[in-house]
Amino acid sequence: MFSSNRVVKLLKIKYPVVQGAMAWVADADLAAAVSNAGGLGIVAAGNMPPEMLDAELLKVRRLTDKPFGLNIMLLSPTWKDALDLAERHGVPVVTTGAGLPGKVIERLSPLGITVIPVVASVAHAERVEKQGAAAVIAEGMEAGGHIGEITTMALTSQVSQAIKIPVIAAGGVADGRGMLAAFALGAEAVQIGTRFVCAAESNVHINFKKKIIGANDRSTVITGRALGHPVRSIKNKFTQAFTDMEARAVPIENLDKFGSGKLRAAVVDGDVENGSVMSGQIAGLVRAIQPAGQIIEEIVTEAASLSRAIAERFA
Ligand code: TUI
Repeated sequence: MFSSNRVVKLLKIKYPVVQGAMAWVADADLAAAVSNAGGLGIVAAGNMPPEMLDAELLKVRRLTDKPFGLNIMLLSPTWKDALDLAERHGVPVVTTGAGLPGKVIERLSPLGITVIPVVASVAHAERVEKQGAAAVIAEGMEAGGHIGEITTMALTSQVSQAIKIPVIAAGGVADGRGMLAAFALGAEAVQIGTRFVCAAESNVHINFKKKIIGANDRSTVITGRALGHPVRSIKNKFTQAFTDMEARAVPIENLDKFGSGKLRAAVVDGDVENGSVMSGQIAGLVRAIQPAGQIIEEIVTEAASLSRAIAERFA
């Protein structure tokens, strides 16, 4: 299975499934569980202080001998520290998000580190391909957290046609149907976030997992457009207050201040009413807490059997 899949070969993994890089969620425990199960686990640097990220990178090496990745969030004030740590630890794969990764590619590619940027448009995908990216993650606006404007369906198809390097689709994928659909659009792997938030090995507060499991297709909302950084999360007191402030055109500094620390409050402290419960639109499909290995096996098996069933529909 997947023996000619370019993403599987590039990343030296068993299944073309990449774990989303959720800040405060994607730690060494989750990343190692996904990598040990044959996917690509990712440690999210997020806004972590460098000492903490250093410890997570040591830990992930202790917990798995399989390839893993580090995500560098380019909006973070500490992204350059994360870049130094990627180099020092010789992490096999670096993904980037929320910005233009030219400097990351320039510095890490010559060291043999596979750099895979998240892109939210065709122009951005073409640019990083020229800069030397090994693959791209085309992330549609169904995804949770910080998002672009194009849907996964429209983005994956157009990015796949525009570039030669492999495309990993993200946003709205949580099961085998989603994986197969992404492959039909030209992707060779999927990145899955929301479902892995509810993995047994994920250390998020139980309240956060329950909020996702209790969600349906209409549970998320986008806030932060006024800040130029739209974010998708589950509707609650926090998103209501934020939306009200945006409607009243409250100054950007006040909005920034109000939003600060809210993701940590939800993930770490379990304050899922006053914190930011970032989640994708596919939350409605996530129904249980399951081990990462079981999640991956289920998705891949379902996609494979569905692909045979669909081929028959065309016969
Ligand atoms: O980065 C993400 N998702 C995130 S980051 C995050 S932490 C955060 N918290 C509060 C406010 C903002 C961030 C939570 N979720 N996904 C990757 C991603 N990258 N999505 C969209 C993009 C993107 C958008 C535009 C990447 C590049 C890009 O370039 C265009 C430009 O003009 O910068």
